[in-house]
Amino acid sequence: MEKCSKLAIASILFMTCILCAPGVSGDDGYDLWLKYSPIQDQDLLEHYRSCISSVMVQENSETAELIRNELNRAFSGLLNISLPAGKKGGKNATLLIGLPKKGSEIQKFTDPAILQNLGNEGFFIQSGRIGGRRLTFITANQEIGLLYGTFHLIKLMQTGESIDSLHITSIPKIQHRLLNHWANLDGSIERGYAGKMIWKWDELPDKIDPRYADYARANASIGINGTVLNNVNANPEILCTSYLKKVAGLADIFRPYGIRVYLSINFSSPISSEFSINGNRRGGIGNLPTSDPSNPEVRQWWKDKAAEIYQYIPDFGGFLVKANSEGMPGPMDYGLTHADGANMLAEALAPYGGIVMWRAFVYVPTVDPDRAKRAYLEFVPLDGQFHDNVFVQGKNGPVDFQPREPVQPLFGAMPHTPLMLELQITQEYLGHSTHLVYLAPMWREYLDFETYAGPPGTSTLAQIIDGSFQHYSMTGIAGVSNIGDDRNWCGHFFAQANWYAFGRLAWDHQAEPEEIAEDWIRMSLTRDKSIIKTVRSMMLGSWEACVNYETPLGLHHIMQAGYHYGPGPAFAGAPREDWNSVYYHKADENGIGFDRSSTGSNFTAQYHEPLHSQFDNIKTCPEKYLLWFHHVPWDYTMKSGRTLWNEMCFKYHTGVEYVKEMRVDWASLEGQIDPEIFEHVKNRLKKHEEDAGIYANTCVQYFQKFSKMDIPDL
Ligand code: BDP
Repeated sequence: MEKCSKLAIASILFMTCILCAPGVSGDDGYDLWLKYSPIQDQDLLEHYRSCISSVMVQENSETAELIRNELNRAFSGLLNISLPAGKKGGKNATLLIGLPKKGSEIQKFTDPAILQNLGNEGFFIQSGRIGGRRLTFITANQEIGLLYGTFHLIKLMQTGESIDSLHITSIPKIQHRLLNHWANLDGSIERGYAGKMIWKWDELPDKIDPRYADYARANASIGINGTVLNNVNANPEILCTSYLKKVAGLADIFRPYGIRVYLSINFSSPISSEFSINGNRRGGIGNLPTSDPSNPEVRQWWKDKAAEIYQYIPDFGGFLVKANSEGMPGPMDYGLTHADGANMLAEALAPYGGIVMWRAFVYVPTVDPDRAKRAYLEFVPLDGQFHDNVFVQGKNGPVDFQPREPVQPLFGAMPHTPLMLELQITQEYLGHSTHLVYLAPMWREYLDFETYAGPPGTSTLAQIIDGSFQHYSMTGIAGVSNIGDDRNWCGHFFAQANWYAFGRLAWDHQAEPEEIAEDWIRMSLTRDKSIIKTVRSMMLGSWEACVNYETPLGLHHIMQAGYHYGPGPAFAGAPREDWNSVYYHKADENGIGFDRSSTGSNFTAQYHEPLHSQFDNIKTCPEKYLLWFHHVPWDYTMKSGRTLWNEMCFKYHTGVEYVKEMRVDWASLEGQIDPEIFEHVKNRLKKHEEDAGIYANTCVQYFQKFSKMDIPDL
């Protein structure tokens, strides 16, 4: 007996030691930026508690229930108080949330002009002495706006803002704000670096993993309102009845969070014969001999399929389509155009309000020898030919999601076709989930890119995709997601910041990367000012550093083949010329870089003036794009006074040095932040530094064979 209890005590002690050991117990990152960790600052606590002492959420719906739960979580976590939200009455409530119903207090307090501008998703928050009492209220035209407003108010508390005299109107600048999941039906994720996909297709729809709701909640907190569930290299089976029922199971969970589901479809779905997806032979799911859009039976097949989809998912969003790209089937297989293919699908979805997102990521070699030119050449002539419910979705750059590219010139060249922007959150070319690279500065560089399609100041990429320049009837932005079933969702703790930043920029493309980073750090890591400063500065320069150690001065596409991690400047063995690194850097004894000026491929002519001339002239071409547009002699004098060769070596070196500094900065935080997050990031940074060094050294040594110049002392 005695022996037993001694043993029990010993094992309890042992377990306690394990749980308390540094680096063992801690934050596993699952709660993302919605941690609601207790506010320590007593003045702030007092401030929030005095502003909000009773809560009323007036609506009675699933979304209203989510709002109540969220507030409960936030108040108990942040303020350590229990404030269950009431449903009725509200005369004494100090936080009032509801629609501006006729005769309601909220209607009385809200200027109708504000409501008119809010649209379906915007919200209005006001606080102060209102109606003779201290009050904070949140209103919107639709319940989803109330949920967004609630998350906003909670964010103010998470980030230490005062909340006693608010007057906030927030309206998303872009309508469709989607995540694209390149998730396969077997659970694997193309270009995913955080485990398998969270959808458990074999369990759905009978078993609903609680993670689906956590996913939706995180997205709603940053205003994401759509999700494409499956890979653009789509398996036709996703449209089988059994899968549609599974999709409906997810849609039911996501609906109260304001998130619609969309599917990537395979253009050859209607055919019964065998065809190939990425080299794997498999069949379609239909019973037709063709998927030719000019065939009435094919058109009917899509109409029937759409009818079936909407029977299961009445608010289904629509289709994302990769066609005639990288081996995927499409209308060109039948001598037809992208518009013909897109319109057939648009016709099938139109009766239900669905949309088609037709991707412009195409690069058929016969179109032009320069891959960068091909999407423009294929799509611009089709401008105006697409149905109203079709987006053409273009990647930010003309080649792929490279560490840095100039903007895809298609943007600004299709005034009569709504163009949707596709960004990549998953770090396919930016060090996977091993490298700490904060992407918001990169996205802002693209969004702020002045295309000069109109007078200066009117046609940045952001102004094109938000419709303010060409008055598009619909507007959209998509981010290729970086999430998987890793406990911390994104593999690297810091990759969560990219998911977060994408949502923030999709809502407001003018949000500042610095502010977004600071908010994210406060919500996810710490509220300590000096730590925030250190971490924020690590994040802000991390993308430029990555560009420098991977592809400085406009170099691109020189990564390891297939895997896309690590350097592969010598690679020349691909089945297609434009998959080879040597095709892009063109290093030889005379110099390096792809001549896309008027003396070369003349890609520069796809840009509006004055960009066309600026990029065309080696003297005026911004150095960050120099080797993208020009083949430059090794001894060319750069703005710094260095030769091109020395400048390249300098950039590679600077990139690696930055990573070293990040490691030192992070090490200085030991003991001041959560031990589990600390260890996790510390380990990733070690590998990051090693691999950044490999990138830089491999490239410098390889290019030196051509430059035949000494590596400078740096
Ligand atoms: C490339 C990726 C490939 C994707 C393709 C796409 O390497 O996995 O399928 O883009 O966007 O960058 O379709």
